[in-house]
Amino acid sequence: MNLRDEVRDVCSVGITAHEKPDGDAVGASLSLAMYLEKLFAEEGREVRIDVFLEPYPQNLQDHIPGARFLCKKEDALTAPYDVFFAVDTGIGRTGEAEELARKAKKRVNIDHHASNPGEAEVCEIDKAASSTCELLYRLMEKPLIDHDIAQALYVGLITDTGCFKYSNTGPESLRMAADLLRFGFDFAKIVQETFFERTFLQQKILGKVLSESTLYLDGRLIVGTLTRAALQELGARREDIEGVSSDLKLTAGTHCAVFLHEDAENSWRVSLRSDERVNVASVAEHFDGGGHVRAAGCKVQGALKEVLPEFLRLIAEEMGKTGE
Ligand SMILES: [Mn+2]
Repeated sequence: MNLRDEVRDVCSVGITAHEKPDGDAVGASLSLAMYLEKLFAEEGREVRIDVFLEPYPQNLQDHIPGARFLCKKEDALTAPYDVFFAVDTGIGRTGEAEELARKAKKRVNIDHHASNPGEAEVCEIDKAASSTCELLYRLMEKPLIDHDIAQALYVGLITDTGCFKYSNTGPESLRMAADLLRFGFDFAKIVQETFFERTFLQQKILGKVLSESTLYLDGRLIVGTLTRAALQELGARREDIEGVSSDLKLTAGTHCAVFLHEDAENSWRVSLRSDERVNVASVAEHFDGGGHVRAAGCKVQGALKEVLPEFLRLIAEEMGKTGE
């Protein structure tokens, strides 16, 4: 796909990404908006560019430039957009913006999720790409990239590669990072604040969950819990407990981590993490949840002492399948 060709005759561009946008979704949306603005300026054209994203965390707001393109749905064009880009997701998971995307004269979809149904007229879907930002970088004409575009792309790249530590990190990801760093943004601060930093409350919650966690199945499974009473005592909200399951999974020897937190009396939100040896998606599906092989979630009802044995049984079964 050639980006310049896709926007050749347009007067309006809409851009969106998935619900609950992460660093890759925001980085891809805003870098694309900034890039197209430069491309249109170079061609001497006036084109309206609107980006539609659900609210996203403060640390991403702080470090991803281009927020000037954000548009509320009520301020959108009433006429159909000439072209609508969906990035880091299929059209069907774009939330409020889906209606605008469906109504547009043409849809372009750029994504790296294997589950993308590819329903747009123009699709650039590569599940081998580490991130949508990596895919976008491949499509961008390099002389048009500037400091802010580079920074937005970089945040997306580090988000989806886990700062270059996940197995999706390839030579192309590292070459891209090397090229982007030359623009001189403060990558050390960005990594620290978008990736590693936690609030004091998040630290305390993590400490509490870890210190009260239990090992099962000969140390291959770790389980952490947080009751409603504990959550209230700490004054924690849902975003304060994000990432706890991944931290549980860092425990040496474990193949799987389960984190349960009680969001109403005897109602548990469950977050599962694993290495590739345990398919937690199939565990979550048993409780009408879902996700990926390595990360999944579900909701369950009941007292912990009834709920937990079910998880132990299902996870032991999954481990049995792969001989782990
Ligand atoms: Mn992504």
